[in-house]
Amino acid sequence: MKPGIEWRQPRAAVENEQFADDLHAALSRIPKAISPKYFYDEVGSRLFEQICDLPEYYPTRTELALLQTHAADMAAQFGERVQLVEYGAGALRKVRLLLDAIPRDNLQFVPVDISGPHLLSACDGLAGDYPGLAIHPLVADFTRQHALPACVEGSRRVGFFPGSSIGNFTPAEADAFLRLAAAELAGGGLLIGIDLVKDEDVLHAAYNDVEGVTAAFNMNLLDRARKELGAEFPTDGFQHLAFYNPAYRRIEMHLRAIRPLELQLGGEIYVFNEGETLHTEHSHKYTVEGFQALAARAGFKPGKVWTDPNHWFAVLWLEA
Ligand code: AVI
Repeated sequence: MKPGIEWRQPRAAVENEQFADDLHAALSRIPKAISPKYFYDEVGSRLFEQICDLPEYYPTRTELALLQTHAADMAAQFGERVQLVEYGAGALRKVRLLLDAIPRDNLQFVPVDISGPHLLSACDGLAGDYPGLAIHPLVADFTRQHALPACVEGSRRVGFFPGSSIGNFTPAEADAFLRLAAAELAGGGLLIGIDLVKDEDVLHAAYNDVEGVTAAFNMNLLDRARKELGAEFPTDGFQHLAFYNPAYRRIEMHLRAIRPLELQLGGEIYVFNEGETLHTEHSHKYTVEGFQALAARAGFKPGKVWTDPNHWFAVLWLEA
């Protein structure tokens, strides 16, 4: 690890046990459903990066274009001195556009991510490209209480949550996260990317790419269960399923049993009927006004909005 990067350990990291407990709970409920956070081991994080470059997956390139065009205007909302906290930091690709728009001396960067190895290698790359930048990676589940480093005197704390990742939360989880963020960002604000409601065909294509990368990303959850927890099930028994559910304005991803089958996990047997699914992810699509109302209920004051000509994606500034 490069000098200048301060390494902060997760507080409670018995990750396998948590995965096993959550998978047992997921397979016991009706309908079966698990948190999408289990997509993101090293393999899953790499597959997600490939998804971001797919021609069908418009959110990444649309948001990047918004950041490229408006970074200076976005950074102008932050104030002079900033502690920039990136929630779910991943590859640290988008934040570079913001970092370029803020004088380095006035900046402390705190990327927060649950995947330690991935975060640290991304920070190494960033430190090489941004010498002198104060980087304080924090390996943590940012949806739970976590301890951020103290802000430098006179700084505002600004959150950055790009990628429309908030769409993967249930409305209750989104509300809880926004409340937590509004509290820890008080006096600063949050810059957040959201995916907008749009034509269903565009959405369907984005989650059913022809190369099958999204399918591999979804199936990786089962690979993890086999490798990390010793789960046993027929490898050819499940298929990727993704569709738009207009009632909830969300894409749903599932792993569907193509025939009746059993999944064994830690001495328990879970039965899948033909066509039964394990719901692995929802990806909510918002309107700008709907999201601003959600944020206002959580304690934010809606500010500037940047969107693309198709109105497929938006980046919102929210004062905390
Ligand atoms: C991370 N998140 C915003 C992605 C999404 O679009 O909901 C995850 C994803 N799932 C399938 N493709 C991409």
